[in-house]
Amino acid sequence: MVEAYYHDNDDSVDFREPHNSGEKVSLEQLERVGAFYKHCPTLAEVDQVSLDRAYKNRDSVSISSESLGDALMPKLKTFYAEHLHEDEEIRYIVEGEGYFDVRNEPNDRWIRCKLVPGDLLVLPAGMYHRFTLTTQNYVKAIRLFKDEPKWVAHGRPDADNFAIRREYLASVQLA
Ligand code: KMT
Ligand code: NI
Repeated sequence: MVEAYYHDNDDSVDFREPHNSGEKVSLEQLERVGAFYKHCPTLAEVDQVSLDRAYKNRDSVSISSESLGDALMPKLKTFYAEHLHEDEEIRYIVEGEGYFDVRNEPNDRWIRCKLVPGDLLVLPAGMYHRFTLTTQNYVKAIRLFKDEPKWVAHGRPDADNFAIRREYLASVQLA
């Protein structure tokens, strides 16, 4: 991961811009909210993580105006709406780059994680997050999952009372 930092929350600027507030966030802080990051220079490391964490399946996704045409912007807006899933979201960047914004508990601020090729990020089930391309407008990523993918996005605040949300909050309870 090149960098993680607090988002500046300036919604007047395109969401694909860096939105870097200048306040850095450490990998340790990401770990405290349950996000798992690993640099995987080759697919061999991705395979090892898959073995260790029992990810049995994967597919590949390409997001760009070439692959999606007019559907790109609506798709990006969907990805950028704050949501959670009932299973982990596991992404490995092959080409291009992307921003994953994750909610920091308990201060509810966005932490922006910039992912570039070789970066693997696991977001825990129940964590509110969102995704966008960068101004490069291109990413090719591998999506890993255990059995069936559970990629239904549940928006905030609808998912606030989900069992998985409560379990997640209990798992990251901070002093
Ligand atoms: C998601 O669920 O937000 C995505 O699949 C984003 C694209 S993967 C780099
Ligand atoms: Ni998601």
